[in-house]
Amino acid sequence: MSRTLLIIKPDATQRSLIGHVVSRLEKAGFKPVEMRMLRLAKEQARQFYAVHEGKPFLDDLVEFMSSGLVVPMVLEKENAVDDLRTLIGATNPANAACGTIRQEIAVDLQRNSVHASDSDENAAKEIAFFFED
Ligand code: FUP
Repeated sequence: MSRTLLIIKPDATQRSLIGHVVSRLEKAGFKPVEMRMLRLAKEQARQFYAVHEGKPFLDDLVEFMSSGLVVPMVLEKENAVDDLRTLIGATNPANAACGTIRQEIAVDLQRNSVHASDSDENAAKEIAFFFED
Protein backbone atom coordinates (compact mmCIF):
# COMPACT_ATOMS: atom_id res chain seq x y z
CA MET A 1 0.00 0.00 0.00
CA SER A 2 1.13 3.54 -0.70
CA ARG A 3 -0.35 6.96 -0.04
CA THR A 4 -1.03 10.08 -2.03
CA LEU A 5 -2.80 13.41 -1.56
CA LEU A 6 -5.83 14.56 -3.51
CA ILE A 7 -7.45 17.99 -3.18
CA ILE A 8 -10.96 18.72 -4.38
CA LYS A 9 -10.58 22.32 -5.59
CA PRO A 10 -12.97 25.29 -5.14
CA ASP A 11 -14.65 24.94 -8.56
CA ALA A 12 -15.77 21.40 -7.64
CA THR A 13 -16.83 22.08 -4.04
CA GLN A 14 -18.79 25.11 -5.35
CA ARG A 15 -20.67 22.87 -7.81
CA SER A 16 -21.53 20.29 -5.10
CA LEU A 17 -19.25 17.62 -6.60
CA ILE A 18 -17.51 16.46 -3.40
CA GLY A 19 -19.59 13.30 -3.13
CA HIS A 20 -19.21 12.56 -6.81
CA VAL A 21 -15.42 12.80 -6.67
CA VAL A 22 -15.15 10.68 -3.51
CA SER A 23 -17.44 8.09 -5.09
CA ARG A 24 -15.27 7.91 -8.21
CA LEU A 25 -12.15 7.52 -6.07
CA GLU A 26 -13.67 4.73 -3.99
CA LYS A 27 -14.99 2.90 -7.06
CA ALA A 28 -11.45 3.01 -8.48
CA GLY A 29 -10.07 1.30 -5.35
CA PHE A 30 -8.71 4.30 -3.44
CA LYS A 31 -9.34 4.27 0.30
CA PRO A 32 -9.68 7.70 1.96
CA VAL A 33 -7.87 7.52 5.32
CA GLU A 34 -7.78 11.24 6.23
CA MET A 35 -9.99 14.11 5.05
CA ARG A 36 -10.53 17.81 5.88
CA MET A 37 -12.51 20.74 4.57
CA LEU A 38 -11.07 24.23 4.78
CA ARG A 39 -10.52 27.53 3.04
CA LEU A 40 -6.87 28.27 2.32
CA ALA A 41 -5.45 31.71 3.10
CA LYS A 42 -3.60 33.20 0.12
CA GLU A 43 -0.26 32.72 1.88
CA GLN A 44 -1.06 29.02 2.41
CA ALA A 45 -2.04 28.54 -1.24
CA ARG A 46 1.19 30.24 -2.33
CA GLN A 47 3.19 28.03 0.03
CA PHE A 48 1.48 24.89 -1.31
CA TYR A 49 2.35 25.88 -4.89
CA ALA A 50 5.85 27.20 -4.02
CA VAL A 51 7.28 25.06 -6.84
CA HIS A 52 5.53 27.41 -9.29
CA GLU A 53 7.07 30.60 -7.80
CA GLY A 54 7.90 32.97 -10.67
CA LYS A 55 5.47 31.39 -13.13
CA PRO A 56 3.07 33.82 -14.85
CA PHE A 57 -0.03 31.89 -13.74
CA LEU A 58 0.85 31.67 -10.03
CA ASP A 59 -1.03 34.78 -8.82
CA ASP A 60 -4.25 33.68 -10.53
CA LEU A 61 -3.79 30.12 -9.26
CA VAL A 62 -3.35 31.37 -5.66
CA GLU A 63 -6.42 33.58 -6.05
CA PHE A 64 -8.47 30.63 -7.30
CA MET A 65 -7.24 28.13 -4.69
CA SER A 66 -8.14 30.54 -1.88
CA SER A 67 -11.50 31.54 -3.40
CA GLY A 68 -13.58 28.83 -1.72
CA LEU A 69 -13.57 25.58 0.18
CA VAL A 70 -11.10 22.81 -0.61
CA VAL A 71 -11.17 19.18 0.52
CA PRO A 72 -7.72 17.64 0.88
CA MET A 73 -7.62 13.91 1.58
CA VAL A 74 -5.07 11.14 1.99
CA LEU A 75 -5.75 8.15 -0.24
CA GLU A 76 -4.36 4.66 0.14
CA LYS A 77 -3.91 2.13 -2.66
CA GLU A 78 -1.19 0.05 -4.28
CA ASN A 79 0.70 2.33 -6.66
CA ALA A 80 -1.39 5.23 -5.35
CA VAL A 81 0.53 8.18 -6.88
CA ASP A 82 0.65 6.93 -10.48
CA ASP A 83 -2.81 5.36 -10.44
CA LEU A 84 -4.37 8.58 -9.13
CA ARG A 85 -2.62 10.72 -11.75
CA THR A 86 -4.01 8.37 -14.40
CA LEU A 87 -7.51 8.55 -12.91
CA ILE A 88 -7.60 12.37 -12.77
CA GLY A 89 -6.17 12.92 -16.26
CA ALA A 90 -4.09 15.69 -17.84
CA THR A 91 -3.76 19.11 -16.14
CA ASN A 92 -5.65 20.79 -19.00
CA PRO A 93 -9.06 19.09 -19.27
CA ALA A 94 -9.00 19.73 -23.02
CA ASN A 95 -6.21 17.14 -23.15
CA ALA A 96 -7.57 14.79 -20.46
CA ALA A 97 -8.33 11.24 -21.59
CA CYS A 98 -11.90 10.01 -21.84
CA GLY A 99 -13.21 8.69 -18.54
CA THR A 100 -10.82 10.70 -16.38
CA ILE A 101 -12.16 12.90 -13.57
CA ARG A 102 -10.85 16.11 -15.15
CA GLN A 103 -12.28 15.21 -18.55
CA GLU A 104 -15.63 14.66 -16.88
CA ILE A 105 -15.94 17.64 -14.52
CA ALA A 106 -13.12 20.19 -14.98
CA VAL A 107 -13.97 23.62 -16.38
CA ASP A 108 -10.61 24.76 -17.80
CA LEU A 109 -6.85 24.67 -17.16
CA GLN A 110 -7.14 26.66 -13.93
CA ARG A 111 -10.47 25.36 -12.65
CA ASN A 112 -9.46 21.75 -13.13
CA SER A 113 -11.37 20.39 -10.10
CA VAL A 114 -8.72 18.23 -8.46
CA HIS A 115 -5.04 18.17 -7.51
CA ALA A 116 -3.01 14.98 -7.06
CA SER A 117 0.60 14.56 -5.91
CA ASP A 118 3.01 13.79 -8.75
CA SER A 119 5.61 11.69 -6.89
CA ASP A 120 5.98 9.72 -3.65
CA GLU A 121 8.31 12.44 -2.35
CA ASN A 122 5.80 15.23 -3.05
CA ALA A 123 2.96 13.10 -1.69
CA ALA A 124 4.78 12.88 1.67
CA LYS A 125 5.36 16.67 1.68
CA GLU A 126 1.79 17.50 0.65
CA ILE A 127 0.27 15.10 3.20
CA ALA A 128 2.38 16.77 5.91
CA PHE A 129 1.18 20.19 4.70
CA PHE A 130 -2.47 19.38 5.51
CA PHE A 131 -2.22 16.61 8.12
CA GLU A 132 0.19 17.22 10.99
CA ASP A 133 0.70 13.64 12.09
P1 FUP B 1 -0.90 19.30 -11.98
O1 FUP B 1 0.28 18.61 -11.37
O2 FUP B 1 -1.61 18.48 -13.01
O3 FUP B 1 -1.85 19.87 -10.96
O4 FUP B 1 -0.33 20.55 -12.79
P2 FUP B 1 0.82 21.61 -12.47
O5 FUP B 1 1.55 21.29 -11.20
O6 FUP B 1 1.64 21.75 -13.71
O7 FUP B 1 0.01 22.95 -12.29
C1 FUP B 1 -0.63 23.24 -11.06
C2 FUP B 1 -1.88 23.99 -11.33
O8 FUP B 1 -1.60 25.24 -11.94
C3 FUP B 1 -2.81 23.27 -12.31
F1 FUP B 1 -3.63 22.43 -11.67
C4 FUP B 1 -3.53 24.38 -12.99
C5 FUP B 1 -2.63 25.57 -12.85
N1 FUP B 1 -2.03 26.01 -14.11
C6 FUP B 1 -2.53 27.13 -14.72
O9 FUP B 1 -3.49 27.74 -14.22
N2 FUP B 1 -1.94 27.56 -15.88
C7 FUP B 1 -0.89 26.92 -16.46
O10 FUP B 1 -0.38 27.35 -17.51
C8 FUP B 1 -0.39 25.76 -15.82
C9 FUP B 1 -0.99 25.33 -14.65
